[in-house]
Amino acid sequence: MAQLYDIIDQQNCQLEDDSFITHCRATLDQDGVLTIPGFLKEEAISRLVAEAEAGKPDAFFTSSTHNVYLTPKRDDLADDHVFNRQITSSKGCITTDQVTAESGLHVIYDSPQFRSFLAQIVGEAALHEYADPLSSINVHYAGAGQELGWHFDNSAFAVTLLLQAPEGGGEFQYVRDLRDADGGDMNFSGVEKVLDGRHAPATLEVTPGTLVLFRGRNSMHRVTPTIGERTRILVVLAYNATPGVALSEAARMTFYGRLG
Ligand SMILES: O=C(O)CCC(=O)C(=O)O
Ligand SMILES: [Fe+2]
Repeated sequence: MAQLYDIIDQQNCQLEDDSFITHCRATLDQDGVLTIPGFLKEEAISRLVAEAEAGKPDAFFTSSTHNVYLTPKRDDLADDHVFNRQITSSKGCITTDQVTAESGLHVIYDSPQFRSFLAQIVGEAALHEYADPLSSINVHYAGAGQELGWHFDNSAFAVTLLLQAPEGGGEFQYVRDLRDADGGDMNFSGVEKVLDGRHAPATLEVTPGTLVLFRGRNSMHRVTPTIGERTRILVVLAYNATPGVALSEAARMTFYGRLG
């Protein structure tokens, strides 16, 4: 099995260097997003792409509609109200248990150094894996025409690793601090401006091997449709601040089509 530093490029990411951690934390706090280009070594990217391609026939492909808040419709609001506007997302996904046991993705995900690094950046005492066998490591596949529509995440932060970029499209776009979930402000007018193209989003520069740490709970984001035959392949590493938490059964059925 590969060692952590066969996979992560220490030149570009010093997991145990206090000044690097401080820099990363300040960037995330200031920008709402942190990118670490060159996080994965080139050889590791090739290996992980080959593994992901091999796992693709097992992926669960879905096309669904949802509102930007990822909640059920409200009957007291009109169908064309921004709260009820339906947005399309379509992608394939494999889960933790479908990632081969020897994969470098498990090495990264399980690494105490990596977890401690992330915990310090996001300001948690520790980070823990999901209690269910599906939700910790996900590999997403977006083929031609597939996209992730505008949404706010339920989780406080997400960690992603782009393995393969498509020929075109597949861009991560976002509008920072568009709502205040904890304050109960859904900002219908602000959301509507983005959906109607009256507020241009920012686009994040991401190349294969880049680590992205994103606070998506209040920042609305999407991934534009893949253009061309090369599949966009992206890994999501998901953690919890408390141990023993499983993703809800409803969410598992929606995302994975099964519970375990
Ligand atoms: O594919 C991406 O880059 C972002 C994924 C995302 O926003 C999500 O899974 O909630
Ligand atoms: Fe998201």
